[in-house]
Amino acid sequence: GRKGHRMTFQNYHRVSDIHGYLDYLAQTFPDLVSVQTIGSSIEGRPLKMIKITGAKAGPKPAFYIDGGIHAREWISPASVSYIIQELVENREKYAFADSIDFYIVPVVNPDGYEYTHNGMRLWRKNRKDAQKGRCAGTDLNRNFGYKWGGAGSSRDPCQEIYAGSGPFSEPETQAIRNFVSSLGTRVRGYVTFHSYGQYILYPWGYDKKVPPDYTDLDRIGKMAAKKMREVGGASYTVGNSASLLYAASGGADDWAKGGPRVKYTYTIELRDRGRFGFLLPANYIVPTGKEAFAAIQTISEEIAAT
Ligand code: ING
Ligand code: ZN
Repeated sequence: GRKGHRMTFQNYHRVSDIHGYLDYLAQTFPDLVSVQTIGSSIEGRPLKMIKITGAKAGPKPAFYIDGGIHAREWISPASVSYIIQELVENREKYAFADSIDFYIVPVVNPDGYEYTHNGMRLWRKNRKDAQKGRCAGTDLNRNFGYKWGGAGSSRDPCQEIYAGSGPFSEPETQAIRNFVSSLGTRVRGYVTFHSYGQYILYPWGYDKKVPPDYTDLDRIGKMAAKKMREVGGASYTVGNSASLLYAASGGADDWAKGGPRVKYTYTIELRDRGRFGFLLPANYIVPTGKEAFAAIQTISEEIAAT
């Protein structure tokens, strides 16, 4: 097309459109943006990561962001794509973007996401063992290797919260672990977007305990919630995931906090609170994307200042 990509924020898009947008940005802004494939899904789709470099010279803090761990949560890849658009195409508005390197994976589970576009709209997991005539799929947000297999996860492949055959048994979680680990101690932010419920959650998920620095996580989380409401209108509740929702072991945020010890680690549950649930109509993409970006801006400004 005339624009060089098919991405919009008026509709939900397939993986090829989202990845095509990343490639377009890398071609259009080569000094700022690059795209890297950090691994492959079970079915062989690329796991594409966009790096958006801060313009300042020298080593910078890193901020890792992802979406689409769960296939049916369509607002997540859409909102992460919106964040990417703001950071690249509107970056002159945001001073913080000069002093942070962003690493963003908009679709962690491309096989599951495509499957939800082919009839199984409410599929959650990846597509492990889909060809083998038994229960398919591992819950990628139970497959990370910190307190793997504990409360709120299952050893039964037929369950929605199946944790997989072992910690990091899936190529999608392996790719994230390997990539984030390769960034070393520069990673200061880790945000993974889900839906729904309108929550800003911090560790731990495996237990109602909180990490030693949870007062910082709570304070910045509440600042983010305030800004999100200002820009988009929705109210987000801030707290510890096991206390606000339910215990869930093997989540990405627990690994980020417990393994590489990333300071500002959150799971954000985007809109809505249950009226539409996973079937959020596309006219909510822009307001929800603005809220997601406001959260990233708040956390980034804290990272850039400290
Ligand atoms: N919710 C998350 C889930 O994986 C969660 C809740 C958050 C669990 C943080 C663990 C840690 O169940 C959705 N909607 O996926
Ligand atoms: Zn989810």
